[in-house]
Amino acid sequence: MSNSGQSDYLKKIHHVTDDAKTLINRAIQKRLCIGITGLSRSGKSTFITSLINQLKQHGAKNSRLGGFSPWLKKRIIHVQEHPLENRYLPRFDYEQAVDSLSGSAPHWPAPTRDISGVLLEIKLADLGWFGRKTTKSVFIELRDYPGEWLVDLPLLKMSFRDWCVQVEKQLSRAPRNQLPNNPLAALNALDPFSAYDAAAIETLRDTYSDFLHACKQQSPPLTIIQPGRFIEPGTQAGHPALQFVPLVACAGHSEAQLQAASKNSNFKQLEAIFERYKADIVKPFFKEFIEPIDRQVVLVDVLNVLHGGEPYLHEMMHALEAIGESFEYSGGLFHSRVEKVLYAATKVDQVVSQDHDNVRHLLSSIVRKSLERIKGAQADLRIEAVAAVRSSHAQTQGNEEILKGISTDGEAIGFVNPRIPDHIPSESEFTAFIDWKLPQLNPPKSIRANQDQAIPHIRMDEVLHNLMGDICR
Ligand SMILES: Nc1nc2c(ncn2[C@@H]2O[C@H](COP(=O)(O)OP(=O)(O)O)[C@@H](O)[C@H]2O)c(=O)[nH]1
Ligand SMILES: [Mg+2]
Repeated sequence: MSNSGQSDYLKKIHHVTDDAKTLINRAIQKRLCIGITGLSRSGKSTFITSLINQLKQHGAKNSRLGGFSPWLKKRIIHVQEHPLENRYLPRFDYEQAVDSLSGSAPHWPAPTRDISGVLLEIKLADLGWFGRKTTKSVFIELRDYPGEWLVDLPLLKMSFRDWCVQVEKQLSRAPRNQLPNNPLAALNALDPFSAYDAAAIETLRDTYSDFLHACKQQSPPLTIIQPGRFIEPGTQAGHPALQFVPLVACAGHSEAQLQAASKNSNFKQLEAIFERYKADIVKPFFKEFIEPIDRQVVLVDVLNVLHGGEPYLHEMMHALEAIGESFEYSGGLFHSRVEKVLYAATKVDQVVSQDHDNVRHLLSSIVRKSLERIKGAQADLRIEAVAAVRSSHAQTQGNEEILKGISTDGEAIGFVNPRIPDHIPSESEFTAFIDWKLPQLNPPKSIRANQDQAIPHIRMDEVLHNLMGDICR
């Protein structure tokens, strides 16, 4: 839990609040910075929208937060948004997101491509000294950012040659070697020792980055996309430190041979840009954005990856390893102080309720295996399976549970799913999921989330309990 920077924070917030008494009270009040991440399309924007909505609409008739003790005890007085103290952090547009989910033609919030944040005050009824009724406020800053950026963490420990060798391996193996427009041959034609050719490199960079986009656009997407900023540049699109490519031909030369290349060689020039990428883009992100995070949510679209099959699951496990490592990092670059990580499988409304618990156990096995190489891990880990916006409802036919919802074409559909295993499936167990047509649902009609209704959800109350139950006591 963070106290650092609290006095600055208090000074600023002073202007937006009422009186000096509140200010004194704040000094003893609590503050948490919670990061929300996940690979793109894992459900971050929707999740944050629902989380804020569940808190704001705590008093709505359809509010269902039984797992969150302050709600059960009716201690929540109000929930209010405040301006972020960090003016450089764009604000998460809750109103727009909630408007898109509300109404007769609801749609999912527009995808966000950059970091954003929101600062919430939860005002709670409390018992003060001598049992007097008082109030206390808990301040929660939520930070939304692409998980792809965490996947760049391993680059910090790699030399340029190490990275080139790794990309060479990736491109020559399944599933990438079977994808159209694989850039391996084109990249291989670039000689590390020839004179640096800016024009040729620009063309190759486009080829490489188009391929990264294609990997990402597959369903399910490939998750090791390096450098992460090539496809999610945020505000750094066009930055000179993004103008490099992997020199895959380095794999045929030793580090010593490459270091003997002339100053103006492709190798030396690209190596310098790669080092700038690490120093100017990757490191500041970890230092300024990740370091202040106290607790972290990692969203995982487990069902979609199951549908992709074994190579996709393995790839995602590598990404989860890099993500997990980011929260346990302590070294010269930055110190992560994440004390708790909640891994949540998203969109669990796509399978029948009988399978929800298995989705949770499946994610547990995935996380357990992904993190097994991380030594000296400190953070407390939790696993959940949630739906931020429950978009299906169950109907029993005979002794089978069927899910009904609205497809993205606006048609009413009914579906069942293959049984979800509570463990990482074996090769043969995967077959059922590869043939499975995962339903792509629209949000349910007539959620009035922008007025006085809470968004229907699955286990978002458990999420609140895990993330902030203790400091709301
Ligand atoms: N059925 C269902 N689909 C969801 C849910 N949350 C997100 N989705 C789907 O996943 C897509 C990506 O979600 P989004 O929040 O934009 O992901 P982000 O890229 O991680 O911010 C949405 O457009 C929806 O199609 C959910 O709770 N239930
Ligand atoms: Mg988003």
